Amino acid sequence: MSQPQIGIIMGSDSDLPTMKEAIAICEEFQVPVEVAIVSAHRTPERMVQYASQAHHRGLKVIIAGAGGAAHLPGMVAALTPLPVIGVPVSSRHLQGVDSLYSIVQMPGGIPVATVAIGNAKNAGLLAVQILATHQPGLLDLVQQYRQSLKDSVMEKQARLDQ
Ligand code: RP5
Repeated sequence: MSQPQIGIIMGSDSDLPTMKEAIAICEEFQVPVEVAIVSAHRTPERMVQYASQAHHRGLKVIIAGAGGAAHLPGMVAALTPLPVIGVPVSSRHLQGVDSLYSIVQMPGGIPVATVAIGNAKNAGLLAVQILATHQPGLLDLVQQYRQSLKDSVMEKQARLDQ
């Protein structure tokens, strides 16, 4: 199996239905990924180990999804020099607004690139685009993907025009 370039982590297996969208994007672009459940509060030692070793293991980007008091992306960002993309997972009581604020409101110095609530698809795309800055073949695939978005709009327009 190829060396994973993107690490997709989440605080709980209950985040997996959301995070599957990021996994699907990486598969679509044929970027090797690893997927792990890493909880900041239930498995803090595992989180430290994962985040501090990620760049040594060859990962280039980490996508971290969490819900509620979603400290995982920020804690991981504090422990790794790699770019971290945070996915606020929708929560039971506050529908992910708590997750969003927890992830997006990082103080200056330790950034987490935060996508919209539940939008793991965009996290996957952003991770692929970061890798593509140094991989011309992947950059071509990103361009093709963008073209497919344009084509789908124009197909819808053509159907409206009939
Ligand atoms: C967070 O708490 C997880 O990221 C998850 O979104 C949320 C709820 O976890 P479970 O109670 O479903 O395990 O740590």
